[in-house]
Amino acid sequence: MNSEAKPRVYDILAKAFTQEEVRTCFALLGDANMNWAARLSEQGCRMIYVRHEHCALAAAMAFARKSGDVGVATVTCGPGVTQLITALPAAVRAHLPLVVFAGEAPLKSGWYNQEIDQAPLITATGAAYHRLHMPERMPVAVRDAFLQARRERRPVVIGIPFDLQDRPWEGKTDLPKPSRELLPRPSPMPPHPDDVANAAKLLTGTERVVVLAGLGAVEAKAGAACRALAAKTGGLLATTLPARGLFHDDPFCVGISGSYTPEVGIEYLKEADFVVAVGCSLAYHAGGGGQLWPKAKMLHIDIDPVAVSQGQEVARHHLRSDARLGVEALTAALPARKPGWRSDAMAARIRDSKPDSHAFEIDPGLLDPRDVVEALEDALPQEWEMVNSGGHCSWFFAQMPSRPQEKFLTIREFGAIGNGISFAMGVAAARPDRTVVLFDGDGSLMMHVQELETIKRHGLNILIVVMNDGAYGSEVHKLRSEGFPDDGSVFGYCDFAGIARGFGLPGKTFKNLDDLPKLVAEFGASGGPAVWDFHVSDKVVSPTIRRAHPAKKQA
Ligand SMILES: Cc1ncc(C[n+]2csc(CCOP(=O)(O)OP(=O)(O)O)c2C)c(N)n1
Ligand SMILES: [Mg+2]
Repeated sequence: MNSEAKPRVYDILAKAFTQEEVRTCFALLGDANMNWAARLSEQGCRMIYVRHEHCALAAAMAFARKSGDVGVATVTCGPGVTQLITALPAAVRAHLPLVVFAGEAPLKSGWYNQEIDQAPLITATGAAYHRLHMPERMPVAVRDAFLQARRERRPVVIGIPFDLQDRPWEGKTDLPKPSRELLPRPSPMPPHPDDVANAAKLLTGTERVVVLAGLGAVEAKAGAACRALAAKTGGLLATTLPARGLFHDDPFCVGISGSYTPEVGIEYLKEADFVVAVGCSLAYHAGGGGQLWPKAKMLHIDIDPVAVSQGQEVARHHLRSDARLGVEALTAALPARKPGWRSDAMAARIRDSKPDSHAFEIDPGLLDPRDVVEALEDALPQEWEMVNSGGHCSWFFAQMPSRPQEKFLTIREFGAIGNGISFAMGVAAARPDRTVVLFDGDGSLMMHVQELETIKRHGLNILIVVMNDGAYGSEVHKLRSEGFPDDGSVFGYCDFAGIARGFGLPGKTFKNLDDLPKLVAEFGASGGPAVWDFHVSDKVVSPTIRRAHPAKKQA
């Protein structure tokens, strides 16, 4: 900025974001945000210029989850804002703190091509929307948006007409105190002793305990406490899908609980007589819709324990507390007991069983997705960051038991495909020193394949692994099980290696797994990005689909 010139409102707005310590912003420019974005960039913020607004927001979501900070994105008014509507509900439901700088149509004109009432669109998703129409208050309003995003852990979209952004700044030169300085910082909430005593009484006499941990347990650093509780009760450990890997090296962890439970987990969870759910929202899928542990009583340890979640009665017993403090107090209150359910044989079964042992016939020239995942599990370095996208293939990709939670990210709320590439960009931005591996489906990658260009241009160190079944697997298997034609869900094996090369990235097609270890080592040495396309059979059906959609007997 020319220091002689009088600052404009966008200058001050950029400073307000810088003062909030925004160092990364995912952006797609237009008339209503470009001057502000240019100033933010000048002030040292790393701008990642994506090719679709949805991807700016989705990348900011993964950035927020990985960094533990507020994710920031910016879009222009009108069509820039309407592109956000698929990502926002997921961000709301995943409790991600985000601030979106959105332009608004100019106020001075009687008509503007891109004008649309943005507030109801945004608030319909559950995100907050603030119109900033008073220039002198804007720095405070920006600060308050960050405060709200942090406190409520949800996206806040601020809409600023671009003619107001362009005005000379007439307000104070001092910026308000940043949100970090104002944020209440309560200590972790201890449990009430009566609740601990009740919970301990409930656990007395139980024989088959499962300690199930979610992201709340991860955040509260309750992993060791959960292991100790499981050990003292002679019970097993499990996690939700997002928290997978929290107990990756514990011999009594049966893996993910929910739709992605491996074979051995299904068998043991069915026998549970008591589930201690720690720091999880008890989402519908985490308990397999109530099918996974039919005999178990449920104790929910959480700062906000629930009885009913996502339409189901989930827990009769509650301990309101920080996850770690609650589990520690409960463990301390329990008398010592016999090993319970645990045995060496059980540990050996957990260690040696395949996630899914069902036999399928694989056509020549195609791979079994389960073999692909097993080979990747063996070959990929432990320190690489993993991103699991969605679709049918994500069942297989979730079965990598050696990978720890802190190297894993999935955001599945709202169930949209097409987010993997953006989430990988967000992780790469939050962990610039790491290699990121994205596990995606062909349909999902195709939905925002344009971001290969962003990845190339920004030199993001991402290895994209495509489980290419030439189809929308989820739909194919359901249609076939119902006896419907599978048209509309089978597309054939498009050439992702060729597509990658078109964007200037190296691409490779895998029809066998022989060279995988060598190629992983070469990739590790040279760095990313790259696209690896694994051609897999569309005949391998995940256990979840097999259970929910058993093949109908054809007449
Ligand atoms: C935005 C959006 N559109 C459509 C769907 C429905 N849907 C769920 S899974 C899926 C197929 C995904 O295909 P792919 O990424 O190839 O993974 P696969 O299921 O084949 O493993 C579709 C279309 C969705 N979940 N989200
Ligand atoms: Mg597919």
